[in-house]
Amino acid sequence: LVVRPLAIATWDRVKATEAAQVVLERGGRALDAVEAGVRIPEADPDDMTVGYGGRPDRDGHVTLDACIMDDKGNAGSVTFLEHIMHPISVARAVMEKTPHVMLSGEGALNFALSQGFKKENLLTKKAEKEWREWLKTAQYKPIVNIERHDTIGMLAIDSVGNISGACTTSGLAYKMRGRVGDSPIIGAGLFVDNEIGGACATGLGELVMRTCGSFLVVELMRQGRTPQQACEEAALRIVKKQDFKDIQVGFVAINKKGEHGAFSIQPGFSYTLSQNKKTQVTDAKSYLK
Ligand code: SD4
Repeated sequence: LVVRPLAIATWDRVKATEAAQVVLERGGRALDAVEAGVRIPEADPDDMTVGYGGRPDRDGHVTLDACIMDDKGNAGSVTFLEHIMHPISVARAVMEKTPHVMLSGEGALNFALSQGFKKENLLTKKAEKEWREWLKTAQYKPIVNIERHDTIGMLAIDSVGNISGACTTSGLAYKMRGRVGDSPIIGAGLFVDNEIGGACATGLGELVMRTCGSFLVVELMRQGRTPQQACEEAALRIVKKQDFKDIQVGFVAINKKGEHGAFSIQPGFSYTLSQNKKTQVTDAKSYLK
């Protein structure tokens, strides 16, 4: 079985999957591809859900979560990280240069600085202005499908068939200080098992964490489900347990054969696939229509 290299990401993320595809097309590792891919929205001030330009917590601090997994089952993660534009690369450094999987907060920041990452202000004027507006009512209500570009989870298969994944986010806008979502949690926001496939999640992280969402999707594929069936079943698991009218969770998955799937609770979730020099954004199927 020969699978053409591919990169797939949550939401409308053309530049990110294309950046990953450049790495894959020149024979690079899936790990390098997903890192290069998600660094695009991390550095984009107009992307208000990831990295620089992300919406702050309710106290006005941009705090970032990210994780990465390679084809050997290695993982690295940072949570509650401030002032660093590329949390995914810090997560990779945690994976490759420390005996640990996850570093958090001040410890993660100090580690990043020791690795040569620069301390920067990540709160843009635009995000600050919105936050100050929000403070007038200070009502906390995560909005479904915020502007249709949200947390980025990315999965890739390289030319030798290895799978890796990355996930990075500024988390829910106006969250409590210290809140960590699913995105940096191995098995929740992202899971990769190179024998089977990979999955990533977006949406209300609390629900993804409670169901070990991405791990569940990969385990369902292990039991024989297609990526599409596995994403649907994982979403149903969430729907069965609570009132889901105002919440969004979306999954994207790939398997070893290069098949992909995506599914969400609410309509409005999309994913981006780059393969064979083509990039396509597709609306995912959803539980509610
Ligand atoms: C979180 N899952 O922090 C992230 C946010 C997100 O679509 O994905 N929004 O809960």
